[in-house]
Amino acid sequence: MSSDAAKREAARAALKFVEEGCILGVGTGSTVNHFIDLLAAEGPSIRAAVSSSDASTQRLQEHGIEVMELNSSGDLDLYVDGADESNRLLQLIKGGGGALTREKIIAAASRKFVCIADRSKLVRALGAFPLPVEVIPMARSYVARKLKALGGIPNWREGFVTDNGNQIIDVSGLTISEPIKLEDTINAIPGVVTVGLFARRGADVLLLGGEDGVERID
Ligand code: ABF
Repeated sequence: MSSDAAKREAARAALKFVEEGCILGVGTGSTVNHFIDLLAAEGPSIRAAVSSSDASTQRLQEHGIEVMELNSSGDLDLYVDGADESNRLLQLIKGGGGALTREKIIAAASRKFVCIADRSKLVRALGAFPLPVEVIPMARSYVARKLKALGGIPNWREGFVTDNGNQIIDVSGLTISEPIKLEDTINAIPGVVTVGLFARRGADVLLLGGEDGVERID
């Protein structure tokens, strides 16, 4: 089974968590794109979606699904989103798609976070995927120096601007043995908007598509 087909099966499995008439939190990325398409085609009808990116907003609206601001919706029952890596504790690395800030906000505002991915995203230890860090542009070099001091190899995602007008540093070479501690440490660096470690608030359910169907971890 191709990675894309596995992502689609994980996305399809997430439809079972969607309540008719709900206001649904929707993430970003290729797996979520499958989820949006399947939700429109065969999922329950929802009142509206709260979107984590301009890209997901556009896709939702193209399907005629209303998009609502989090300021209007209040807390949500369900958030569905992808990830770049997950460990068995459902602690995640996210942000490969550059939407980590709004993703983290909506995940925090949601009672249940269902993460959808193909099996390749399940790892023993986080960190093979470079850790995205969203930064205020004027602080980019300062934050890069602080990340280097933590043992990372910072790489500016040149030419990329987030939906919030900020920049992203991708950090490789980090040994992420204590995800929550590292999340708190990087969060405390002045100039950091969001770190793509979803460890303090990880996923509640992980749906992994693969050759032998969809595995649920929770
Ligand atoms: C998004 O899902 C991002 O946080 C993450 O980078 C992406 C995973 O991408 P894909 O679903 O395309 O593998 O939420």
